[in-house]
Amino acid sequence: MRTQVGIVGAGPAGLLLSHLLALRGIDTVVVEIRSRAYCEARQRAGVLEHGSVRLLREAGLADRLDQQGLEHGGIYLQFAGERRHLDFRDLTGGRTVTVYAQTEVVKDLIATRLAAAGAVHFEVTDTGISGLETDRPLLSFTGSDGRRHEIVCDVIAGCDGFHGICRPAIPAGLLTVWEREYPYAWLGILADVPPSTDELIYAHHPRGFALHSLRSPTVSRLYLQVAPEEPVGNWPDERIWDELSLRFALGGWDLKQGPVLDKGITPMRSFVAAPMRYGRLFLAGDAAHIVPPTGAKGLNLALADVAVLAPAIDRLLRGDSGPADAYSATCLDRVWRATHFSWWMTTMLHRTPGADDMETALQLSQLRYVTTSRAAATSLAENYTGFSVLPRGDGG
Ligand code: RFL
Ligand code: PHB
Repeated sequence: MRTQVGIVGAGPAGLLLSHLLALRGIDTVVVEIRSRAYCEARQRAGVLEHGSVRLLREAGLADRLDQQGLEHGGIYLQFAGERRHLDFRDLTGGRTVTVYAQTEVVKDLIATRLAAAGAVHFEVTDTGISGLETDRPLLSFTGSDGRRHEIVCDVIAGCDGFHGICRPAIPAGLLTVWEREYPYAWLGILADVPPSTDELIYAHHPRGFALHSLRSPTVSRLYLQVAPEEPVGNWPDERIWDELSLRFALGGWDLKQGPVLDKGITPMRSFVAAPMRYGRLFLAGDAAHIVPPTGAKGLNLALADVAVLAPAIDRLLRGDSGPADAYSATCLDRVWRATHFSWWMTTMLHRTPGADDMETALQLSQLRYVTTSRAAATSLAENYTGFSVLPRGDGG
């Protein structure tokens, strides 16, 4: 069998790449170890940058996003018993973010690929890639029917997330890796209750960080800083609501509670691997970099990578290797900006176990600064809404 681009992973990066390449008449095969239902239900990100929304719109993927996405013009930062609003529209000359769940982005992408008769194989096993140094790399996998497939490709895209097989396929010694693990994790819940706030609340609290996000006018998404490796069983629903109420407490304001629909714990890590390319293998999204979720950047970086990669592959297949050669450096600029921003938001807002009073005093000083200095607030706002301008979805 033969395709032009073999894509490992049907997350946002792999699916959007497949769609952007299809718009350019380039044939792809996507392979995914999980089921379609699992990919569509996996609770993750919720915030799309200004440029990500534009990219999805230009790629013809925004029908539901435009109907159901909730445009947000700011966030609240809560600390020392006060809740302060940052107005992104005012600070950035009109920029906003849109709350639209990753589950919905993935559903839209899968539906679009399947409607166009795109090849997406779910529930594959034993994915393998080889021949990456040649111009005919091989993607192999066992399909859900038990048959082994070998697909000769021009290019392979490693969009298989942090725990995938593509990054490890790059020979040892060729990648430089930067990594930091944080001494805390996030416990996230999805709750069947209308949000208690009009904008996201990021709360600094002596008991640890908390975030109030949302999914729709009737569904809330909330997070609590917890100890890393903490079993989710330690957190019955009542304990979660009690802790959230404590960390968000503010006179005259109440946190509405409701049935918990989903619950999970996420470790926090910063990770960058460079270069994002080896021969005919290109890495995109979480396969190449991870940010802690505090800055809401991971999904946006994944989309931005493939917006650069699709036109670069197009040119490569037509004999011009320039954009493909520049791919890694182009993406890493944005990746490092988001890596710094996510680290900065994370360390400003979380309580480090065993930290001294100095850490808290410095965090509070920084929080007061970003909520009172227009220059500092503008810096946060331009990073949160998306600092670098994305290339156009059509690669034009
Ligand atoms: P994904 O989504 O992990 O998809 C990779 C896919 O590859 C498959 N796979 C394989 N397939 C075939 N063969 C193999 N050997 C394979 N190995 C793996 C996997 O099953 C999977 O389907 O990576 P991608 O596409 O790069 O997308 C990245 C985003 O998912 C991620 O960065 C975001 O979810 C991060 N993130 C957030 N990002 C934001 O931009 N805004 C947010 O508000 C935000 N909040 C979050 C987040 C991530 C979170 N968690 C749970 C990690 C909140 C949370 C709690
Ligand atoms: C979410 O809605 O899941 C979300 C929002 C903002 C973040 C992280 C996650 O910083």
